[in-house]
Amino acid sequence: MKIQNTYELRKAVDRMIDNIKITDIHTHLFTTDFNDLLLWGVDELVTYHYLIAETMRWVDISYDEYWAMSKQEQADLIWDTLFIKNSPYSEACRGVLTVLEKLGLDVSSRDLNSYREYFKQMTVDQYIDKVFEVAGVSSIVMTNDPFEDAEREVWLGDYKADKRFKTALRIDPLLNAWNTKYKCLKEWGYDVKEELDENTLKEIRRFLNDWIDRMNPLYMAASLPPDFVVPEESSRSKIVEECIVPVSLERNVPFAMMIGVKKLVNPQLQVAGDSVGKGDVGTVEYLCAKYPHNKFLVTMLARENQHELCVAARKFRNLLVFGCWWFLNNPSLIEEMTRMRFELLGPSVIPQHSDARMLDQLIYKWTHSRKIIADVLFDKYNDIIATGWTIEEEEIQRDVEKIFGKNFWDFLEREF
Ligand code: HDL
Ligand code: ZN
Repeated sequence: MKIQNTYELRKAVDRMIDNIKITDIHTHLFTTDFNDLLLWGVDELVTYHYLIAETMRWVDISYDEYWAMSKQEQADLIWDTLFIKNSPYSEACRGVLTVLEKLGLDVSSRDLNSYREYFKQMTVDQYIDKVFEVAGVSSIVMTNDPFEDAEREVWLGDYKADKRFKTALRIDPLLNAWNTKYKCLKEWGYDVKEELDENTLKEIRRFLNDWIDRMNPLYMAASLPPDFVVPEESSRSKIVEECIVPVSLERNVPFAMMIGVKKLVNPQLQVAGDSVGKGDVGTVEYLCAKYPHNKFLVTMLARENQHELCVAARKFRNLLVFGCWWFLNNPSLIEEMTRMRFELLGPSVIPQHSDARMLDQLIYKWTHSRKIIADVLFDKYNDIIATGWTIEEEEIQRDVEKIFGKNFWDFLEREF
């Protein structure tokens, strides 16, 4: 049906974005097969590493004292510091409030113990169903790292799967720490040595193929430092070109490069201790140009990389840009990046992923992003309608389906 005016346009965009069932292409969630690795509930939500970092700015206890606390003590400290002694308007704090609100809890009570009672009455399976329903998510992609002992054990044991939880083969250690991690592959029966001779490269490809057979991943992924460069004289560059690229093509498993992480600038913050650095888009262009039949998913962590990454995506159909990652997952930057992407790439982009570490976060990360993406999309349609262009509701639905999932699924199917 043709959209007749701005009011109808706003209603249509909001309705369709509110109702779309999302494919969330990058999270740190797990099926219940992985037991305690699946994090959920208000104490996990409040001790999200973003909130640990924000809390440690205010308190005088040592990092060791914090890490020695129980989960509940940590949550009590964070709640008191960020929510009671200060107003919780940082994005990570606001997210906790959005989760509580969407679950129908009394946010104005500020009573952490009452929120704890709510979760005590829920089983994890009930809560998974509820969160997927409230968040409007149809499926999520996990981060599955065979170098993590607790995860590998499940894969080698009785992994039963859950069709809502897709897999991604995460290989940071292979690329970023080959000089030590080659010993793991040796231990697991791969005939490798630190020197990347032909046999070792072949065995690394066998390792990748074995885990692709085992996990059936939608893509292979790695978080990479700001100085990630290909080509260069390094084991990482050689493994990317001689192992990741050929296996990715043969198995039609795209390579997702997540570039710009400065690991552990403050080691005492542990998982909260990473920072950001500007990466090299030239490497993305080099790989897309040299390997035109390969598929590359790319997200970069530095705000400064976003425009050049969009321009690179204009040059290469085998490059799909995704998400407002980590330190970019804030309203002001999501809006800036989404406007930039829609203006340079139109609908051919994946504007967001949640990066959820706790199940509950699917609710707030998508509630917040849907609103921002709807505002930007409304403006873009309004701009073309102002020229006399007319638009059908069905066309808006088509575009919304693409940016919230279909672009990803189509990318997996396409042949370049
Ligand atoms: O490497 C990654 O996938 C990052 O998302 C890290 O897990 C990071 O700690 C994070 O949670 N960011 O949101
Ligand atoms: Zn992540």
